[in-house]
Amino acid sequence: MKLCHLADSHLGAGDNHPRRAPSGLTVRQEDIIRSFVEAVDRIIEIKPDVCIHAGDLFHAVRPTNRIMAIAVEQFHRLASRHGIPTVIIAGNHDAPKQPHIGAALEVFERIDNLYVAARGEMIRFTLADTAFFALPHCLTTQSLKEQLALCRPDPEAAHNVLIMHGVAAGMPEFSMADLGEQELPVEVMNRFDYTALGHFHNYCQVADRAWYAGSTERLSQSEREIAKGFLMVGLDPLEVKFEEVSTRAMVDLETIDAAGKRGDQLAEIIKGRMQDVDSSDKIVRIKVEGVSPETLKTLPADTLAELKQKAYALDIRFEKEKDETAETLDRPAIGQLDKSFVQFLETVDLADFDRDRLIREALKYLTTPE
Ligand SMILES: [Mn+2]
Repeated sequence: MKLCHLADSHLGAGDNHPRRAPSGLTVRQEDIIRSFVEAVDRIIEIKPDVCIHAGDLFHAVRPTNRIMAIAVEQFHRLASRHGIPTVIIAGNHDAPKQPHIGAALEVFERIDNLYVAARGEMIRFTLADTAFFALPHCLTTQSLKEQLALCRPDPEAAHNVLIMHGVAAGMPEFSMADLGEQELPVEVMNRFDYTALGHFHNYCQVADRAWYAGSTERLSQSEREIAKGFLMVGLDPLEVKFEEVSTRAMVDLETIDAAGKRGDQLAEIIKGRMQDVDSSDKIVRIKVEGVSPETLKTLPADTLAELKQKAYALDIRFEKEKDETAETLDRPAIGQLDKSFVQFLETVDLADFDRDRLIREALKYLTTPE
């Protein structure tokens, strides 16, 4: 039995990129789609016995119609046109927070040769000699517990494969700091011949026979040094091999110290650094420390705008001068949490609440130091 295991394609992500392609999608959304399609192309060439997508196919609960159409086309190619049995589960990004909303993936249930687990319940099926247990994202910890209890390998099957999405329990390094991410006990994984995991974006082994496939493109700077792609898995004997797909380069430039510099001097330094890395086809991040109000005031806006125009993507972070009494501006964990909270609210029925006020109050709470 030969498997291909991929996950976390996050189709639709990148919609905040300022530049749009002729398709109407942003150029970054197109990158993320391109890497996913490249993975599908390669899997079709490899022609495994089964292909597994371990969750977060979509970046959001409600992907746009265009993104839906692209995803349907690719899974129709894989499963129906090329006859590769394909399994797909909902992850925390594409599972609804309320059952009546339903997952976008439910639409895929009509595709031939595609097995979809997106309704909060484990589905179990046998392909050739192997039993598959596909556990989608669950709405509550209680239902997760009940569903995990049903993940019992079939002693009659030659192999048992488990598919799940979430954080390997007790290993916080695999957390994505998302609200609602679920904890997956390693002892359940250890019962199976292979566990195909989704959620953590850098491919890696978690237990003796459990792996994260990683995402098919980079979704944040923390992934810049890790190759992206999918896993090829042989079950007899267990053999896992990483297959890389092409992605856009991400660069984190050395921090610039702005102390004692005027804005125009600072802009020239940033310009020089950008030329050194040839930023025209890269996602570049640069941090500037020790920025005084004067430096900020004398920053030439047109030079910065021009640099942003020339780069594929440029993220300049200005940090205030160190003030012993002030909190640092850099609060990465909160940065993730406030975004997830706003995204989470979009999925909740807030009929009786003032949504804007709730967001305002929550963000105040999340960003105010204790
Ligand atoms: Mn996830």
